[in-house]
Amino acid sequence: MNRLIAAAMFVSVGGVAANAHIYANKDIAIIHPWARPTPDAAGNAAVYVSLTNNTGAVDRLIGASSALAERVELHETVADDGVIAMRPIGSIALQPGTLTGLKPGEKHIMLVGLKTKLEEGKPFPLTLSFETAGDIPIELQVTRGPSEKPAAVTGQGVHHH
Ligand SMILES: [Cu+2]
Repeated sequence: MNRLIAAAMFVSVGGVAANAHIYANKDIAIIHPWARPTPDAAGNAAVYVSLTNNTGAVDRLIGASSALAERVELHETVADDGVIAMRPIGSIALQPGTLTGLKPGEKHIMLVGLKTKLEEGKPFPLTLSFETAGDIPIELQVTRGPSEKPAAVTGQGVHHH
């Protein structure tokens, strides 16, 4: 089903790691998709990424899938009476010519029911589905957050973003 060719290249994006990776077709650029390592195979993991819509019209991220997760959801993070929680959303709008960042504590992609653990340095396959741009296969970088010290990662479960 992936009739679009994803081109991976290594570039330098200001402020981001020098080896941030980008996948793109003519409509959408997917910049540095990453997730934190997980302690074991079962469980969930949040995926963060920046998306650029290079067309003149709104597009939407409408879903994602991976052979290595039971399902993949789109989530938003909400504060409800001081409690931080995540809930599924149907899509994430991408305004024309705009960079949309999915980051810790905000909207993100959620791998649910991992079939393998996420190991640091080991790419993880994921396909992102866009309303207009179609399906784009990518590989996540499994890495710790840019500002996180190794000791800060203890591999908490679902709700630790
Ligand atoms: Cu989530």
